[in-house]
Amino acid sequence: MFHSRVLFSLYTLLQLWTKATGVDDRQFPSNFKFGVATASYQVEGAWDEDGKGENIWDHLTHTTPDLIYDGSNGDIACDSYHKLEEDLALIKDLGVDFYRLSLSWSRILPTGHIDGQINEAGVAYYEDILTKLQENDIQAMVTLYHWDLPQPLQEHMGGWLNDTIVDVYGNYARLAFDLFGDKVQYWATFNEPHVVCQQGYESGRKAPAITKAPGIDLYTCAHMVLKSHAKAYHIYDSEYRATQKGKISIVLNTNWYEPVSDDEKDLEAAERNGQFSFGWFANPIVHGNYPQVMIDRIGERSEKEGFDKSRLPEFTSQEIEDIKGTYDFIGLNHYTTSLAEWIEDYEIGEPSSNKDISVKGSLDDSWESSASSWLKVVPWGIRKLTKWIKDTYNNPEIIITENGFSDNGDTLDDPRRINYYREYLSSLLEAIYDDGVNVTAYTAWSLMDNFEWLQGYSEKFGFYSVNFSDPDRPRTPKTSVKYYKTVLETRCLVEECVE
Ligand code: PNW
Repeated sequence: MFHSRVLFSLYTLLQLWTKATGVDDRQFPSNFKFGVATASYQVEGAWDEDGKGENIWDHLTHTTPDLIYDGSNGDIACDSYHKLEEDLALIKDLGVDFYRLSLSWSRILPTGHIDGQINEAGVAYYEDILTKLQENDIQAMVTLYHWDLPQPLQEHMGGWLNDTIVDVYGNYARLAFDLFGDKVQYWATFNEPHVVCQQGYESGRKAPAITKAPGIDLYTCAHMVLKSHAKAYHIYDSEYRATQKGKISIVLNTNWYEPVSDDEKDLEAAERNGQFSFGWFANPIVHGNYPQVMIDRIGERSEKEGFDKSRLPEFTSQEIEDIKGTYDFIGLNHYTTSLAEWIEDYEIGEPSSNKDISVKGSLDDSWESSASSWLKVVPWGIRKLTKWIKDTYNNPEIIITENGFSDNGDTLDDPRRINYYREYLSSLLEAIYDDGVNVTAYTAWSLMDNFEWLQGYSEKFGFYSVNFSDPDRPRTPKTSVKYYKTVLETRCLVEECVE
């Protein structure tokens, strides 16, 4: 009795102490996995080598370099296409359980179509990476589409706006499962469809940077992406799962939307924000259709705007059935939090998705910043978000597929990155142990500094620094490498974890 009391109060003291230092002292579950990520266009380079076809990012960066902060492009990037051994050494050195990479569609199918030529050199490149990962006991998480659509599919078909892309994508997915599936443990059909459609077809901040039909094209795009996702899921499920035994899902990005006040209206606005961003894709996949709040609001506004049907396309009941349940886990890219405030609905006029949402977003000045204007350090957001996902989407298995911090790369010493990882991982431990959220794996973005889309090479997310002015693109570890290695070795964020 006495003993257990003393022990109990010692334990309480320890808990209080770690509360004070703010870092959780519990160990990650023994089967929890850690990984690190990259994406094809951001690291590979070799944009027109060995038979690779042009994709929409090659096209955008070459035709409108002014859109890119430093006028740069991914022609060479980190030159990973030629540096497989070197990259592998970095991945091994970190001690990760898995590596998340994406396939460049046009490196495998230069025209995008299965009945065009299969590019053997491109296939060999991925074959080589995946074989070497396997030989080193590192699992592979492979994204089929991280934004680099073959240019011919854009030019001749209108990309994600054309219904025929569903089968074209399905054929590409089948080929990938066929070629690589025996070496892949996790498949992601799409990276961040929200970004693909909202930025690709409305704001113009990502390729193909089409802005001509705001409030319309992005919803069409998402519709095609969801159908394509379901197509690939079912191909894997019926033709490959039994033999290849991997898992397959989609990777969705979202901020945590924190209400600016606890006023009923602000709570509603924050929830709506989440439904329009994450729910747009998660709701069809988990519950079978778009969130009711999207159906209602877009429907209503469309009618007032004089459309004869909603700008939000409708799924047939067959499609709803096909899309529902197409996930083995939820892939979550999460970096930051923003505030959501209720405002009066926008007046009816030219359509836009922002008007459909009608929420005022902002950032809190007190939050620590990064080199990316949108990225503030708000560690508690990841806990609230994963809890919200648990409650809203039937407690799914969640894999954090990206999380990370940008700086401008002035020094190799990067304490602010270390701090970001420590704080976010600590908050994740609370989600796991205190909220019972089923998070099974965590992926840091990114292995090395790389082409950060419209920001070019100016915002750096890597564990390894890359010298982009040296033709050899040498990689050098930052201080955060040591930190992440220790976390991976000990599965713990403090000196010594409680058992
Ligand atoms: C991710 N947001 O995109 C991408 O998957 C990566 O390719 C990219 O390099 C990385 O984040 C860093 O930017 C994001 O609006 C797109 O919060 C949008 C957001 C976050 C990440």
